[in-house]
Amino acid sequence: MGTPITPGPADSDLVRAARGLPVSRTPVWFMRQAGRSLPEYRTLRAGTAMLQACQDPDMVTEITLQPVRRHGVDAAILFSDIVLPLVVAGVDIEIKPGIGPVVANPVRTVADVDALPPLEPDRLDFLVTAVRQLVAELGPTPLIGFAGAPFTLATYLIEGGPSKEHARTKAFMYSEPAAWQRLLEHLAVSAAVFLRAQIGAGVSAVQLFDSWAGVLSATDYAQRVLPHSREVFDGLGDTDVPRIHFGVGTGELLSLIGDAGADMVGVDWRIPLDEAARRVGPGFSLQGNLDPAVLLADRATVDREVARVVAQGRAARGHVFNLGHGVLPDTDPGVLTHVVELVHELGRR
Ligand code: 1CP
Repeated sequence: MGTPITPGPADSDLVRAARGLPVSRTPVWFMRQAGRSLPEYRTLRAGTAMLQACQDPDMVTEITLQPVRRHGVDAAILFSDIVLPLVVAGVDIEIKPGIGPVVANPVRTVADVDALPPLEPDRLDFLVTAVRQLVAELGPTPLIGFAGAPFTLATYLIEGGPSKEHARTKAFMYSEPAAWQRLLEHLAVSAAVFLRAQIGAGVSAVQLFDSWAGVLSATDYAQRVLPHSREVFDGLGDTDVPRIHFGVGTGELLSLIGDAGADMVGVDWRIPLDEAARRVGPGFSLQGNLDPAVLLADRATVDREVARVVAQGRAARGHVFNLGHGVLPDTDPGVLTHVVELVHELGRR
């Protein structure tokens, strides 16, 4: 008798759905499943600054595992932040509780762009250690690595912190086109270095977060942003892990987004997945797209909306159930566990 072959993360439903291969049931995970709604996260993080926690391999490992243990999701997402590669390279950024990333010296001139330090791969040993520990602990459950896309990172560097309109960013994009291009190229190289370190250490998929790309017109996105997101994916060479590309409010950009080179496109809640499938075209799987606010509503609404998303997801060549954006901090963790069970039941093939 031969030894039974244990399926590994490369055969998981998440990886298979991202590639458009048949799955046993619709896989599900939640953006920001670590570190938002879990009391065990708050206990562990107490007294440690966010960016400190992100660089402590044992803390990263434990926080990343918490939602997998609690909810039985089909993937873990590395506990980190999109600004971490900048911080590791030496840019003065702090994550302020209740605010988000705050940049000490925002990028306002060509000289500021040229002064940005490069990300040296040998500064990422803590990340490699964390990913290796996680891969060993997770067994067949895939670990998703991630990076911030050049545009979304540029918004923090230029605005100096979180913003709604990203007006300064757009003004810089229009009035300093050469500096804009150098800035986005710099950020694309740093994102690729960050992702390659994660892939080399064993993550099973990567997600590029272009959270704020939806503030752009399709023309500006196509000409001034998309080429740099493509540079990130191109920078991964022939590494063989599925690539996920996500942004909020990207309904009008969906036909372009696939051109950057992902296998799966993340969609927010503003358009139904069957319509999103039509817009991205046949070569892509979809991830999404329950409105995170629905999880704060009554149980009947949750159940109805989960069923709708699972059903509409069947229009795509592959579907990974997720929220349309991150878990809201007030979400009852019990509801998340319930959603996982429901998706698994309704998503059986
Ligand atoms: O599940 C997880 O929480 C995984 C880890 C993770 C991820 C994937 C964190 C931890 N951040 C991110 C990505 C991230 N960070 C994005 C892209 C995803 C998204 O759109 O939600 C963005 C835009 C950020 C930037 C950021 N970092 C913000 C948003 C601010 C804004 O512009 O409105 C905030 C609040 C942070 C801090 C942060 N990152 C992560 C955590 C747990 C926190 C809170 C820090 C704390 O508790 O002190």
